[in-house]
Amino acid sequence: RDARMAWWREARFGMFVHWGLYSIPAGEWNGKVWKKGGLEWIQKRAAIPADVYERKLVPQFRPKEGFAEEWAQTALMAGCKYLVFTSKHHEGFALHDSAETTFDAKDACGRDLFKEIADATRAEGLKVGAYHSIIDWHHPQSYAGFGLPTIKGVTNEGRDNSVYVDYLHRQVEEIVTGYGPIDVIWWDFSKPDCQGESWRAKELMAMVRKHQPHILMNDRLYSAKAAFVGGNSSLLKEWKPERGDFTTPEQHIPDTGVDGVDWETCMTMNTGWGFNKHDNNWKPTQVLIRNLIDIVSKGGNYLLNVGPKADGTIPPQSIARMKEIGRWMDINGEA
Ligand code: FUL
Repeated sequence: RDARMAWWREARFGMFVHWGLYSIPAGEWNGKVWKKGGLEWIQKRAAIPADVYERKLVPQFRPKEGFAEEWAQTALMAGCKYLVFTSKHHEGFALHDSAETTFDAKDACGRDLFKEIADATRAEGLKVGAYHSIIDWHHPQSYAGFGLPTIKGVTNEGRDNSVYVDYLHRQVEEIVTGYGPIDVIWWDFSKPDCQGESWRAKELMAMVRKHQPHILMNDRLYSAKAAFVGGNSSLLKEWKPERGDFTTPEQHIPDTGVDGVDWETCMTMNTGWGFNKHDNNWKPTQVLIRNLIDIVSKGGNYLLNVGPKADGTIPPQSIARMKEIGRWMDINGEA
């Protein structure tokens, strides 16, 4: 483990990218507006049936050419050493060209966006990470209870989650066999009552590692509860190597780090992960830099999020902050 963790422990700073069909409604559905929170969850917030979501959004998904180069350049400019992007978020839409479904970028717009992003990221000398949602609101056999929109009439009845779990494994295999070396798989997420072997986690992780021995994986195939408890949660110390390579406090920095555990705090610049045109609660750059210092001094990594617009453009507020962080790095960082 130490050998494969070496680059990550050195890296300290990565750019997280949340981008998918949810970037189109951008915090607004049928006139209803959400100003705060993770609007990559709009399917759940607005209780949109999967077929309606697909029918309305897929035809509008038309990313501009060259967006991936802009992402990679932004990460590089800020001083990030790696980029982790949502290859599939909870909505189930896959950015890679998947033989398992037509609910993917290739069928939506004729492009393999996973390839575009991975290639552009590597071209800038950055490591490539894929955030892959374990839960899936689109697959008809995936358990409805699990984070699915509370839509009247949607139940687990007639659903065979094991069919979905097979699909999950096959899609992940497509990713780790079709795109060259992937450096990180960022699983998301499990609850205490649905974790680990509910996803056939051991087998899934072993398959990934068989294809890519050096890949790093977070521990969210197992209960992600620790990630959401702030302060100095002792839960974070319950991490075990067989659950993944590192643990992921979300939107908080452990008070005194996490002794003996590799950890990465992921954080947003405003209040949500996916693009939300109504969320203007931007953190000042000073706060972001202070977070970086705080995290690094406690032995962690900082995975700072941007949520590009539907066409792939990173919002100017995020670009400005990344630029300022980069400037601070130039003055204060090592080469
Ligand atoms: C959470 C997800 O539900 C959010 O949408 C986001 O992806 C965050 C990083 O992880 O658990």
